[in-house]
Amino acid sequence: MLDWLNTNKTTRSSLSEPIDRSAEIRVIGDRGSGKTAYMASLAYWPNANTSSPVQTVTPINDDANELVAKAQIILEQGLQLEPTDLNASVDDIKDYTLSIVLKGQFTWKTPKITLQPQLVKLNISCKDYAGEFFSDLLHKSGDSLLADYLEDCVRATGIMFLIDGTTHRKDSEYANGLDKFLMALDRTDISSNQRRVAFVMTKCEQSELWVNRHKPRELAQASRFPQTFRKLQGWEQTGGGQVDYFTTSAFGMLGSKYPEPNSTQLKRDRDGTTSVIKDPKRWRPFGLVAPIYWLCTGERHKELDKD
Ligand SMILES: Nc1nc2c(ncn2[C@@H]2O[C@H](COP(=O)(O)OP(=O)(O)OP(=O)(O)O)[C@@H](O)[C@H]2O)c(=O)[nH]1
Ligand SMILES: [Mg+2]
Repeated sequence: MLDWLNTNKTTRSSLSEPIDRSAEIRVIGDRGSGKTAYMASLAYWPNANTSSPVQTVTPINDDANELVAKAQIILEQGLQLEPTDLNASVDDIKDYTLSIVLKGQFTWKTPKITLQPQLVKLNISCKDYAGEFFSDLLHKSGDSLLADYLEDCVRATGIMFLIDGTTHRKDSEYANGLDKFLMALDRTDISSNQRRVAFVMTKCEQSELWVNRHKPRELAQASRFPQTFRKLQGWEQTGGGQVDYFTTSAFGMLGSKYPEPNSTQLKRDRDGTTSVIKDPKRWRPFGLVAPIYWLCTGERHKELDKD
């Protein structure tokens, strides 16, 4: 039986078409929350783990290829990324198109029950905003560029809200910024059951976050961002859309028995943590694809959550 399964695996997977899921995503978050590092690490996908559910991450457009180069030239040399500039117009914002293929999972297909390793392909187009956009949300109103930015976000089906996990002192500011943002989302005609907001805490290789990385909802609700959590829950309960919670690190850990953060801290204050990668040769991010899978499908992927 096992032999039969193994020999049929390849033929069946090559016969069956991958399931295609797509999403148009906007990545928002405060200055320095790790948006560009997140995107660059995802596009580059360094030191892939053979046991990861992710088979490949492929940059599709020129912007995504430039991002891979940035990961190589800057992050992999142990250097710091420059802050992203606020663009003169929405059309100038980098739009990264990536294709992520997940390895086949065995699924039962009825009425004919067959075991089929089905590949899943996630096609995403993801815009990386400058964090200035988020602070403008808090402090400006009636600005036409901000209005254009908001309108562009509103067109997306998935919003990835990145928050530096070490900035819990800014919880109330985030909650206020979200207020305006969620109100803008509510004004649109995209049906609310299609709209998803992923709340993603970054820099979770930091030890106080790392220990709770498998309980992202509790981490946000109970210890880190209770006001922001309540705002998002309120929005979900009044039918705004779906919200879920994730932890990630663009840099990852070193070692497995006694893991330590693969980051060297340059600065840490109320505004968060700035760091560089400690050992670029062993650079392996975690938790990058789980929120994207959820944004594309509305379901959590158990294996990606463990990643
Ligand atoms: N420790 C740690 N630091 C990170 C991680 N991701 C990003 N950083 C650091 O956080 C700082 C800001 O990262 P960026 O990716 O430039 O942040 P951003 O959200 O794009 O910032 P803006 O473009 O200014 O809006 C840099 O010092 C990064 O090295 C991470 O996973 N762990
Ligand atoms: Mg940036």
